[in-house]
Formats: sequence, C-alpha cells, structure tokens
Amino acid sequence: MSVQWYPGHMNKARREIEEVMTQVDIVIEVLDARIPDSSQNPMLNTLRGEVPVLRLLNKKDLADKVRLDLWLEHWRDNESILAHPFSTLDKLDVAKISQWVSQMVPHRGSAEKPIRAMIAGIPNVGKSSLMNALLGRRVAKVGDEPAVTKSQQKLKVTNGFQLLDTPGILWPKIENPGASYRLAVTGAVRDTAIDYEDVALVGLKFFIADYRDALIARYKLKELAADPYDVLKVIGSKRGALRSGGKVDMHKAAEVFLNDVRTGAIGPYVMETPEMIALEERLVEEAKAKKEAARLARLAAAVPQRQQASNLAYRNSQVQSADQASVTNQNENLDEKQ
Ligand SMILES: Nc1nc2c(ncn2[C@@H]2O[C@H](COP(=O)(O)OP(=O)(O)OP(=O)(O)O)[C@@H](O)[C@H]2O)c(=O)[nH]1
Ligand SMILES: [Mg+2]
Repeated sequence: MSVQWYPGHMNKARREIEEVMTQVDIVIEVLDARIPDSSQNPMLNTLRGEVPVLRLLNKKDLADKVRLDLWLEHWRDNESILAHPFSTLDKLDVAKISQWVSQMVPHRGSAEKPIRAMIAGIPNVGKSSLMNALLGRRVAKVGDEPAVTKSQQKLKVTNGFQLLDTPGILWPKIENPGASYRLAVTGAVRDTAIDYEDVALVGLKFFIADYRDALIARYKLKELAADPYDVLKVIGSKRGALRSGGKVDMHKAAEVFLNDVRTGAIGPYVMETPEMIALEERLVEEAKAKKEAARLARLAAAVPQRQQASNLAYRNSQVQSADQASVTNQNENLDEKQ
C-alpha cells in the first residue's frame, strides 16, 4: 500500500469520483470496522449527493461487535445509508450484497435496468477483495491498484446488478491528528510521517484504557503498568525484542506489538465510538478556531506601526465628525422645536 495523498491527488480523485457518480445508482463504501469513522473519506458524503450508500464495515472478524452495534445505531436514522458489519472472507455476507443494494435501489434491478454500483473507500480497507469475492474471480489485484480511470467498464455480478470495474480510492481523514494515529495503528495507512514507536505507544494507551483484559491475556502479564512505554518494554522483553546487550529494542518491540494489533492477535477491538468522535470533532473545531484567532491577531500585529497610527488618526477623525454631526442634529432638532 503505497498511496501518498497530496492535494493534487485528492483533487484528481475527487473529480473522477464526481464524474463516475453520475453513472451509478449506489455507492458501496468499504470501511475498516475497527475505525468506523476514521476510515471514512471526509468528502464522500458531499460527493455522492443524493446517491445512496451501502456502508460495509469490513474486517468484522477483527472487530468488537458491541462497539460496532453503537455505530449501526448511530447511522440508523439516515435513510440514504444502509450499514452492515461485513467480511470479504464470509461467503454468506458476500451473498447478501445483492439483496442489500436492491433494498436501497428498489426501482432498478432488472436485466434492462440493472443496478449500477461502484465500490469506494480509502486504501487497504478491502475494496479489491470485495470485488473479487463478488465476481467470484480475480479481477482486481489485492494490494496496489490505480485510482479510478475514466474508461469505466461494467462487470456483471447478477442479471440485475453491475459493478464498475475499478474501485474509487479515496483519501482518509488526515487532517485530524487522532484519526491519523488510529489509521496508522490499524495499518490502514502505513507510509506516514509518524514514528513507529509513537504509533505503538498510542495503540498501547488505547488497549490499556479500553481492552485491558485482552492485553493482559495476550502477553501473560502479571500486572499492567499505567504508562504505555513501560508496557511496551515488558512486551519487548517477553517477546525477545532485545539488543545485543540484553536491553529491550523499543523499535522491535513496537513492531511485535503493532503486528499483533493489525492481525487481531490481541483479540477483536474497535478504536472509536460515536460519542468519542463527537467530542474529538468538537475539540478539533475549537483548536481550529483558536488557530484562526491567533492568525488574525498576528496579522493585526504585523501591520506597520505607522500604518496603525494613521488608521487610528483616521478612525478618530471619523468619530469626531460623527460627534459633530450628532451635535448639529441635536441643535437642528432644538431649532425645530422652538
Ligand atoms: N481480516 C480480514 N482481512 C481482510 C478482509 N478483507 C480484506 N482483508 C485484507 O485487507 C488487506 C487489503 O485488502 P485489499 O482488497 O487489497 O484492499 P483495497 O481496499 O483494495 O486496498 P488498495 O488497493 O490499497 O486501496 C488484504 O491483506 C486483505 O487480505 C476481511 O474481511 N478480514
Ligand atoms: Mg485494491
């Protein structure tokens, strides 16, 4: 997975998805069930307009069902969204897709008017795996895949259900630092500028707080330290991530731990709840507003002092003439009354 998202790539992906959106009846949005919010593309809801979406919380085999239910409940009232926990490895789930898309697009579904769907999602969520599973053959390489191309072909899933031949790869929520970390912890985004050890420490902090027992069981810990750094050190020493002198190699320890997290060896988990995301979004907004206020203050301070002095003089002269006008007005009023 080597997609790096720069503004140019994002614009290109956005334009292509916008164009394709006019040719489809439904979007099949693939999410990573372990990060139901951070694996959403920040613009897909805008890009799809009125087009309904089937939201698949993929990799459900790695996810905590109780927390997934919170998300299903959270989206339940939105009529243009149908969400289901999903696994591309589960044949029954794959078989249910035709039924789900028919539910969302009831006015189409015949051979003459087939339902036209496109698969979309951020990198590594399982778009190619889904396409192959739906078509029962290897049409898409699992791994690297180019972005949506202009000459889209339709592939027949059933007589009344067609799929665009290339999935739309979209960028993840990279502007929210919390989301970036969670994307890195689950392995959705690997090529980040974030340090490997830092990613492991964020992951550990989360497991210590939310899945304590699973962590203790996996590493047969007698006690669980509160500081993620100390826990990572214990994991490293237990799993032989050592340097020649016998000291724990923290980078190796981070690799061991993150590999366990990503493959689900510690157990099923979900890193986000609707409540937590609502709070985080509020904090991100507040931080943005604060940054903007600081920027405006800096701009004001950067105006040369001479300019400020003449601004002040101008403002004072305006105030004075306004005062004079008001005095004149009052006098005139008095004159009228007399
Ligand atoms: N555990 C688990 N792994 C899955 C599931 N579906 C897909 N994967 C794995 O997730 C990884 C990414 O799958 P891909 O199908 O290549 O994902 P993609 O969205 O096409 O990725 P890009 O082409 O990079 O955008 C692969 O290692 C798959 O084997 C699932 O239901 N459960
Ligand atoms: Mg792919």
